[in-house]
Amino acid sequence: IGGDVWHGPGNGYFYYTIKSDMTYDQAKSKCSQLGATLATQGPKSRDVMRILEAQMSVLTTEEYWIGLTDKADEGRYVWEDGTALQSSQANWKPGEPNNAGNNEDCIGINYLDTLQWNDYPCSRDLYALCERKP
Ligand code: 2F8
Ligand code: CA
Repeated sequence: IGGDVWHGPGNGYFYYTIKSDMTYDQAKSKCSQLGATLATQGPKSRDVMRILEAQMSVLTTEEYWIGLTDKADEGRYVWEDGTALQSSQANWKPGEPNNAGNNEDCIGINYLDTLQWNDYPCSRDLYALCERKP
């Protein structure tokens, strides 16, 4: 996923990638400066993510923060809009989430060719997938 324009995959939201290295909190703040949040609706749907992937150029080595963490309570994943992750929404990479080093609370889209998720240290530098309403 990449590109410097807003993309609308037809789910009522628009998406923008920020392609620079940021911690999770920096990514939240950058999305906010765009009038957006880290993506919470798009990542729940593989169909939406496939459409986004097709609309945006894909760089498979890049990883992007989405708006999902288990910061507050280990193992309980909560979207930035305050709702709990439902298991039917999840698209974890096999073996994830593993809370490696007991220090991985923030979720990124990993290996963009499959659009699967991994938990990372929130201090890690990833790019950001922002989302806003029209
Ligand atoms: O093997 C998967 C594992 O790979 C790394 O840890 C060795 C990732 N950590 C970082 O990228 C910092 C883990 O999140 C991942 O689970
Ligand atoms: Ca992990």
